[in-house]
Amino acid sequence: MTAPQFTPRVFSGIKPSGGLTLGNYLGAIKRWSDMQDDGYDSTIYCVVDLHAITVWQDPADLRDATYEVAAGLLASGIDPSRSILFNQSQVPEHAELGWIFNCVARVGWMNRMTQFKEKAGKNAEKQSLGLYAYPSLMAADILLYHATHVPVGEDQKQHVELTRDIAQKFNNDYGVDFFPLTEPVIEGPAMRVMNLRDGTKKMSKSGESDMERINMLDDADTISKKFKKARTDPEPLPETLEGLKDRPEARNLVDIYAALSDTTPEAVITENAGAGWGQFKPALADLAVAKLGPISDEMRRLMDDKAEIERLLRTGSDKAREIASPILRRTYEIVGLVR
Ligand code: AQP
Repeated sequence: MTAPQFTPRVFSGIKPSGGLTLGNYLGAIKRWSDMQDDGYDSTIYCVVDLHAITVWQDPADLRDATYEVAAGLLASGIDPSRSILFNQSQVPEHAELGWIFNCVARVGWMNRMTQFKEKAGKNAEKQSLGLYAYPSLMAADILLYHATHVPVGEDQKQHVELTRDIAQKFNNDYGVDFFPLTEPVIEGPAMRVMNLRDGTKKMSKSGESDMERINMLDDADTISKKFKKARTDPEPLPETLEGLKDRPEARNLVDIYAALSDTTPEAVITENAGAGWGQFKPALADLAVAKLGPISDEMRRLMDDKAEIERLLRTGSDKAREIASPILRRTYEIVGLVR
């Protein structure tokens, strides 16, 4: 458990490595907004641009994606007067603490990270060193604020566990109780939204085909078309959730429906038992359009005023540095770096 001296504080981040997906929204952003009302001392949300460049990003696309992701967070209810919202590269303390943690984390720990293996595939030798070291920078993102809670999708659980290992090793090595043991917050029916064309792979911004994901900026027709063409099996929806056990695509659509309507997969099954896809898919598409439509309209409006997004990110960065600077300074003292 996290030691009691740490103030309950939330941190989470998202990469501007493409447009936002329904997976990002349900697995992370929707809950980030809700957590503003949950009594935490602060909620800190970061557009992690330094993580995005661990794989090649065209500079113009990276800039556009940074505005889009920031607009997506604002449009989803992240309120800059209640949360700290900024982009990572404007707070250099992230990279500085990341280096210290590169010297704490062990190569063996990095070798066990499944996300690197999935992303690198058979080409590990050709990947950037940054992609390999990414989890250590992620630990720095979190621990730079002494964050105690990190809301993430299921895919990031292993990285938050590594963050705890790094905090523990740092505290043990230096004989301090300086970094908290952060808890991942992974709750809700859609913590791993799957690819619409293959229910065994997760939905990703950077997946090969646009048909495999719902983008936050997709219009109503596109959303309907994508759900209509989503891969399923010929069976109707079963009477109980158990009946979806070996039907990953069907389970995914039920989970998405549950998350969008703030209910449980069990309730969705009870209501739709026996329904065929010709009935369920249009209902799901209508629900998604009703929930995402107002957010994407607001995103477009915000993205028209880039200067305002820049101003908000700069103000957020200043606030973030007020917390981060003293924690980094103390880290340097503990490590024995002369200032
Ligand atoms: N499919 C998903 N289901 C549930 N949660 C998801 N998240 C991402 N995909 C899903 C959550 O969104 C937050 C931000 O993720 P990220 O953008 O920093 O990195 P990622 O997990 O690598 O996301 P992508 O979309 O797959 O990006 P690319 O394709 O660029 O690597 C995290 O909390 C994540 O769990």
